[in-house]
Amino acid sequence: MDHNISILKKQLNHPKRIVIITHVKPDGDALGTSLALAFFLKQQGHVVQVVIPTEHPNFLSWLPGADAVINREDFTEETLLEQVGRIDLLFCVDCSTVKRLGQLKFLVERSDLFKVIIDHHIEPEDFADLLFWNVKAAASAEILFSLFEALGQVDSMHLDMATCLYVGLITDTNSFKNSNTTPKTHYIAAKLIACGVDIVTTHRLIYDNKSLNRLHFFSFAISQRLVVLPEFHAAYFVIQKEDYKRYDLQMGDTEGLVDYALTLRGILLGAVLKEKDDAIDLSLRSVGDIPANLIAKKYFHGGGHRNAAGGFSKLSLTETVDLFEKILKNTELQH
Ligand SMILES: [Mn+2]
Repeated sequence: MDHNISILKKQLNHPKRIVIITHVKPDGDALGTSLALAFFLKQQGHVVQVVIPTEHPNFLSWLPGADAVINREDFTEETLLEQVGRIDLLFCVDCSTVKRLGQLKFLVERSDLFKVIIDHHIEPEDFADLLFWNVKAAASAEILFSLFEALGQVDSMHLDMATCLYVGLITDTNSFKNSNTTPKTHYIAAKLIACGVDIVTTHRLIYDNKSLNRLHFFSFAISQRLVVLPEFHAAYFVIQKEDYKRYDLQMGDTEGLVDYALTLRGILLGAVLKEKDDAIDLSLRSVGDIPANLIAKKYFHGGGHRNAAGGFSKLSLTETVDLFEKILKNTELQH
């Protein structure tokens, strides 16, 4: 770590043009950590642009700095490079696999850029010049905070930076409830709150910001679209295309639904299968040792963390449901 810090310090010791990228479907940690890093680098005199490969959910739009983020989907490769201009340094945040960068992968494939990864996902790929990686960190926000500490920057952290990091922590730990939460997570949260983070407003903006329509959708999904398999300690939702239309669902509107499966007594694996135009998307949540990430990786071209993972299937909706149930029967969830 110390050696890496000195290399990073050297890279940042004069003003550079820096691009920060993250994974497809950026979540609170991906976006929050990217924005906190952007604030820090700007403070240091660098020119910084955050670029996301696909849109972030609406409930993150209020994050400080989010309005300056650009979305790869609004550009061609050429117009994106025109917009960004010369790049000296590339940060890859909350993502260490090329595939997860979607249409931004051409940037990490460029050999002329110095690349830095900040991530906590398993099995990072070897494409960066500098790797700040810790699989035990609850969020990439934790790793960035440790970096700020090592650089002696915690005291100069302003409220916007602290808020962005705090959002990374709460979204990746499900408000400090998931097993990835450690004393260090709470230590960092304490430091961020000491910086002035308004925890009540932040929680309300992230979790209690639903439209009535979205609440109606949740109610419908729980009553009509939930399948409970007590014998496998599993419960899953199947959201059909027509449901999206019926409830006018926007990006991020199904976020949090999967957690309702795990509120059931005895349920240790929850899933949401979403019928999209070109694939069936899958979100998985688990409790304890059940490896959601391995199920996502082996059967659904995805991955993630042990208790929170995602992927997709190119089969039909019915076939995907069949496959999912078959996996449940083969996986030893019986405790
Ligand atoms: Mn993360």
